[in-house]
Amino acid sequence: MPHNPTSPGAQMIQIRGACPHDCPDTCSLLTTVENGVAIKVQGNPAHPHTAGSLCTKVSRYTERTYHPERVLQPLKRIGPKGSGQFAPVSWDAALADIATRLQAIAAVDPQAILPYSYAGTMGLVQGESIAARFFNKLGASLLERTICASAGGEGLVHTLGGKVGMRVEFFAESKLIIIWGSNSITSNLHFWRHANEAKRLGAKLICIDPRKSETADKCHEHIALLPGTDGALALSLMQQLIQHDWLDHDYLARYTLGWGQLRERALQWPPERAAAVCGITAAQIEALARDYGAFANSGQPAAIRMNYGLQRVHGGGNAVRLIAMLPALIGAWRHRAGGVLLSSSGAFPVQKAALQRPDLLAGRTPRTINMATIGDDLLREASPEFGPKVQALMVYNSNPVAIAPDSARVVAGFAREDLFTVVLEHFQTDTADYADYILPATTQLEHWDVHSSYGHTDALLNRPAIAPLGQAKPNTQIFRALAAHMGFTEACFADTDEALCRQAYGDNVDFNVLLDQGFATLPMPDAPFAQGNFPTPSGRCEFFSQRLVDRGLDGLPDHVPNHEVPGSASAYPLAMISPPARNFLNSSFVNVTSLRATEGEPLLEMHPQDAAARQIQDGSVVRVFNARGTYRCRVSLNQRARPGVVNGLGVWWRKFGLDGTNVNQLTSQALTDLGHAPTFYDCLVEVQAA
Ligand SMILES: Nc1nc2c(c(=O)[nH]1)N[C@H]1C(S)=C(S)[C@@H](COP(=O)(O)OP(=O)(O)OC[C@H]3O[C@@H](n4cnc5c(=O)[nH]c(N)nc54)[C@H](O)[C@@H]3O)O[C@H]1N2
Ligand SMILES: Nc1nc2c(c(=O)[nH]1)N[C@H]1C(S)=C(S)[C@@H](COP(=O)(O)OP(=O)(O)OC[C@H]3O[C@@H](n4cnc5c(=O)[nH]c(N)nc54)[C@H](O)[C@@H]3O)O[C@H]1N2
Ligand SMILES: [Mo]
Repeated sequence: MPHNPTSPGAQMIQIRGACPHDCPDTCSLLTTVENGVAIKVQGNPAHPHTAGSLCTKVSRYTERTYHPERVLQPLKRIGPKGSGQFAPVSWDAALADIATRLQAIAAVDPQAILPYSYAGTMGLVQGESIAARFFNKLGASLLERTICASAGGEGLVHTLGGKVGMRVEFFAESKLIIIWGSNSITSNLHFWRHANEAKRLGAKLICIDPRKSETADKCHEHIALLPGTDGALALSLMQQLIQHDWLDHDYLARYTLGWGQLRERALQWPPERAAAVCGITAAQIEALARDYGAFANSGQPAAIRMNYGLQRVHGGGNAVRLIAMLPALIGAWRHRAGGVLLSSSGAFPVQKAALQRPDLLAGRTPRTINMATIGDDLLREASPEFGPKVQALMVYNSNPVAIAPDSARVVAGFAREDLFTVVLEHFQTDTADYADYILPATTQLEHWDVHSSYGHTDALLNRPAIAPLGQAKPNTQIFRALAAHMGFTEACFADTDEALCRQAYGDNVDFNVLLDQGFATLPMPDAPFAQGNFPTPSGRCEFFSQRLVDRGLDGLPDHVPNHEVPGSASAYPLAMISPPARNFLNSSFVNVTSLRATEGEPLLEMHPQDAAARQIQDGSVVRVFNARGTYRCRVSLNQRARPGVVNGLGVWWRKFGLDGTNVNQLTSQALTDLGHAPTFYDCLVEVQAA
């Protein structure tokens, strides 16, 4: 293939790709290949958002790809369920047996088959293309993909009208940046570059996070509120903006809906009330309002970078709604460096139906299972409400045994002897341990794909840099081959990966631009909501949402307290959050030796005051527990934890934990107010010296 405009030597080539990982940055990659071997993965300097730099994890991509423990041939279980004992088997034998098993189940009710996938790769092709076609044709249960972002996503959709917001590059021109529920240095490094530039130009940076994160360290101020209290803080900010008349009345009148009603609700939240809920001082709220409100009068741009950390609690959807409303109160949207950004993914014109072919359902409407409650749902018996018991599970692009909440239930489900489980993976993860078959999948260096992003607005193309290792195949090819074994004859099962790459955006993005430079910038206005034009039904920023009322919900946002309110249960007096460790990406990279060496071992951060009350020594092993389970790990006493809140950094593979468990042994399957999402950071525990 003539991929290679920059070849310095005969056998040395550079291939343009895209980082597949679940991260807002979606970097453009340059892979150096020597004699068919990838020797280096770098950030593409020609891509403005990547600017030639990668995070530590992905710059180690070759270590992951050539890892000695890569699964490179199909494996069949030979020991008891969950024992992790497998023997090699041929592709043909594996696929024939899987097809026979699935056909037998489908003959009774195909809804007893469940796909389980998330964003192990964010690729539109290796994600839900042939796989979705396969399950649609089969009539399998549908999966509601809620594990990460659906509470915040729904919050945005019901306020701004979509997953849209400021363009990330303009944060560099902001004069005030509130980093709200985001550890940007860990999980959104290429945004942090812009925030840092703004800081250099004199901007003030404020971080709102229960944890004193690496990002909080670098901001001018840090507000360490209790988890799940952001809605109360936002309402009180509004109360202050109203009381001091730091409002853009013209913007409110022209471009918002429901201001009168929101105003009444916000006035119920004087700083003293919110301070008691948030576990901070009224003075902190007043100061924050002064900073934010001052911009209304001075015309200086104020920006908010929200991220998904704040919506993993009961009231996550409402909290995101409230925060997304703030820019409209002060008219911050008038400036291209003002407004809010949580996700940009709604800007991408993805041809989802062309990729996924819902027409293959042929009029059937299979039941939907929420991936966040997989623990309960695998253990549910058949019933008229639920439908058939889940009898087969096909897992790809995900590691549910490690990442889904309430692991004891998840593990009990996966351990069912009568459940037939197929896992498409790079590695023998905690989930693969419970498989009947493990099928070896290619990595991003070995396959084609096309990407969107949730942190910028460039589409990207990923070309394969090397041939598939061993017998590994792309997800698409595995589902194509399985479709053939099942006797599915529709022509769409024969589409090649390159054809799928073209279908992903159809005519909406010039594929030649993707082929030529590896990325294509979407046409976007600089300041999308300077004159309203919100993609809501009313065209306004919807403080009041008729669509929520139509669903039987409150049309106005409110503070929705946690399921497990800090201080409400004497047996479990501490709140636990479990944000990611910097050198892992969810549970990916935990098995990369150099990165695991940097992280050391699973840790619980605890404030020295909470430790002293429990006679816990720094560096000792502790028992963290609640009614759902117990997890042992080492404790680190430091100021990253605020009093009353412990931070169990995630997401470790269970098998690397002291007792073969991880932090999700403690988290619950309760869902959020909007979006049916999990509530990982809404979790009470107690900690004891072990
Ligand atoms: N290095 C690295 N990067 C990643 C990931 C990773 O695992 N590692 N994961 C990727 C994925 S899948 C996602 S979704 C994003 C996640 O990245 P973010 O959206 O930034 O979300 P989190 O890392 O979950 O949490 C961010 C911060 O929110 C704080 N937080 C927790 N609870 C609350 C709360 O109630 N209120 C407020 N205000 N803050 C709270 C946490 O302490 C944390 O510092 O990052 C992506 N990038
Ligand atoms: N306690 C706690 N739990 C959490 C979180 C938290 O902050 N705290 N974060 C939550 C969030 S935000 C998210 S998004 C989820 C993430 O959960 P998951 O989406 O399951 O993400 P990963 O844990 O990274 O696992 C992805 C798996 O996909 C595999 N994979 C990658 N590429 C491919 C491919 O091309 N083909 C195949 N077949 N496999 C591939 C990888 O090897 C990896 O094992 O976890 C959630 N769980
Ligand atoms: Mo996520």
